[in-house]
Amino acid sequence: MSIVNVTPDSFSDGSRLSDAETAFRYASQCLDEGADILDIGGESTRPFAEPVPLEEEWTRVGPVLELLHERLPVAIVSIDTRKPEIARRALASGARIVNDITGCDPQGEMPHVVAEAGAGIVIMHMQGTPETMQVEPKYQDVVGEILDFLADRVRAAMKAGIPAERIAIDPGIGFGKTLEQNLEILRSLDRFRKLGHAVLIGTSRKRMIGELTGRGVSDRTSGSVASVLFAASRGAAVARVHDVAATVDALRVWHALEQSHVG
Ligand code: HH2
Repeated sequence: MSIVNVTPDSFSDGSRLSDAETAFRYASQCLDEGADILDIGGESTRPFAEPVPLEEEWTRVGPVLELLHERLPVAIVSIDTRKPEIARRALASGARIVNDITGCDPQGEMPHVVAEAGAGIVIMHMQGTPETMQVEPKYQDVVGEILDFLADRVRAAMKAGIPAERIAIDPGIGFGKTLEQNLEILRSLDRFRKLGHAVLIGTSRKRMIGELTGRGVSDRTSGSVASVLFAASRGAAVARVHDVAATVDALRVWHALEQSHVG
């Protein structure tokens, strides 16, 4: 899953694309490099980011979705949004998946919007909100609590009419988690996989990679790729990444070796 940020303030330079044509060109390049899904986002969710008003978010993502639908209708597009109305409009404009960092809250409209459109959903865990989440994340049992949260939200999504095979789960790396907690989650991915849904992982260029390597945001490709290979080896099905070519190459080599090992 390739990150296509149409935001003026996302944390990672490479995918900070504000103009629809530029975003479209970047998205088609990602497909050429081997991405299977384009994740279009119009609101940065980096720690301490300010929320974006609905119409402003739509002004950012709407034109990109239209260009993709017009020129690359076979591309699988997901919309990275926490707003049901943005999801509704995006699904009507050709997106097929909603990537909801607020976990498809059953108190809100999101489960119904996704169910009615027959779309897929990524249910992510976050402690707090992007404005507050990194202040002092606290858990008794980080993996157990996230598993319980995801299992509850999956149940609610299915009750709203989203079929099991259209639901992916994501522990939300960096969303209200310390470095140690992120590492514990990644080491426990097999427990997430046992919930029976595709597991998505977003480590790309995040602070945890910076903390482990001492590198700045634009220099975290190798560290990010290493984390994707580890996650894939523990059963993650989807990786949300900035560096598509490097990740796809690494996954192809890893996959060939895995197969020869099994065979
Ligand atoms: N991380 C970010 C945004 N959306 N969605 C999922 N499912 N999982 C993630 O880990 C995830 C996500 C981080 O967002 P942002 O700060 O906007 O930066 P970028 O989009 O450049 O990664």
